[in-house]
Amino acid sequence: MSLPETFLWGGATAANQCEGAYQADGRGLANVDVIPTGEDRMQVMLGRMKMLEPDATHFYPAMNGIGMYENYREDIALFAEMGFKCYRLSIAWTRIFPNGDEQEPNEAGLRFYENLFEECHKHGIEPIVTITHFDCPIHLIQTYGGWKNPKMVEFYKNLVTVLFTRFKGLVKYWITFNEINMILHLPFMGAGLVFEEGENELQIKYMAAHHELLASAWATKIAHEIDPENKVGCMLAAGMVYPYTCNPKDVWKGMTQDRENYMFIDVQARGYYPSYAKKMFEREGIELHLTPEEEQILQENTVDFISISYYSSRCTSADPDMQTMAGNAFDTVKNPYLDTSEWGWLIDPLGLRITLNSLYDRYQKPIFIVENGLGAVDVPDENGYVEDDYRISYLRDHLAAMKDAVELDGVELLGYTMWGPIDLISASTGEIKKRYGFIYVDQDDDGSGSRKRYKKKSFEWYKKVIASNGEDLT
Ligand code: BGP
Repeated sequence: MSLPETFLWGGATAANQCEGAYQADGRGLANVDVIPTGEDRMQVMLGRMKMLEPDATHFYPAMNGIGMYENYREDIALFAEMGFKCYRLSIAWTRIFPNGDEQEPNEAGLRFYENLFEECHKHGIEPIVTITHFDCPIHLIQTYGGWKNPKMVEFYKNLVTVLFTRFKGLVKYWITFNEINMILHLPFMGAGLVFEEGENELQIKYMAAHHELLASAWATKIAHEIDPENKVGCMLAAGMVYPYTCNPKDVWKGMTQDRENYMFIDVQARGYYPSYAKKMFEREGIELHLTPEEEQILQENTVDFISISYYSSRCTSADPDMQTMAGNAFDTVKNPYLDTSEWGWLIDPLGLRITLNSLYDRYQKPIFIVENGLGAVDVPDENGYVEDDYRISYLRDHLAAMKDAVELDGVELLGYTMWGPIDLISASTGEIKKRYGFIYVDQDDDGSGSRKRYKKKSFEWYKKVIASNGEDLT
């Protein structure tokens, strides 16, 4: 038996990609609500096109999600039917603090999550809660500039204090920021950053990242103080960068790109900025103005576990003429040994084992795979049934590689939550056509459809995987 009996099998979603009901029960507006579909999407996500309120000419898919705000009981019951031991979800900050800077929380928002967590426990499902999955209240962006501003740390402390206090006993596993390194790649989506003409983007991104790292350390401290049972994790959009050849220049470039991502986890897991980052800041003229108090907070409040999303490895070359393609927000050179998904993401199961080993070697802390999956076009038959053998095959190969990492390499792994167990809105494209789920949702990219849920072939397959604790992957 390769996986421990306590292994947490489940699935992962994010509030803005499935809840919808963006104005219900006093919820405020967030950056994620005003990211449209279509050709402006990328410029908005990059923070280069300012969109701080919806307009009539765009479609905003997060506003309605897949209607999970109303349907969560039925959806959780389906997760339970698959045997989920845990369910990773995120809190919409604007349900708790509609503007972000209030003193008193919105009771209706708290009650919604309380009911949801209780529903999970009713089914023996452990909630794994991401505090911030890309969302930031619009009011905080308009008034303070989002994470550019150190005041954000105080607002975040207020938020987490309310969450840890209210949900004590209901939630034990917390993740501070989803894919914290995404701030470098999609800064408006990741942290509500909008750039003005002539601003130094790099300085702003690292300053904002520093504020998030401080907020994360504070959250860890407060979580442990409120309940010593709490386990707090960081979260990395992971995937090793391979050198395209053994030319040392390619190898060096791969190492440099890996460090760009590792830097965040180095701070959260070791408690200080690594020397290569400090040197890079000096070279680039980046000033973080780190105070001794800040250094201490980072040092004394490292995370309990490291969580990751893994969709693929990446590949790089020092040759400037080498063509790159888009992966999960990270450009990569096409790896000739790997296939790609319908959205052009590389598929590399062994890369998961390589990535897990590299992270475990580096940090020696338990790891949690909190996202992994395949976005694909599904074509249901007249009964709504999808034979998604391609999805089963992707997941099977990745789970086999994951088991090797545990069984053959000794990586300490807490669990695996497959991304998007129910079809939801894609973060990168805003489509629902890019489906990940074990459960099909009858909805189109323009939001139309009955929203009825149907079990796909992979539903029964995953149920069997969980029941056998990963022994039966056939
Ligand atoms: C990660 C995000 C998720 C999720 C996933 C799949 O970057 O944390 O929110 O969406 O990627 O990406 P996409 O939805 O773009 O296919």
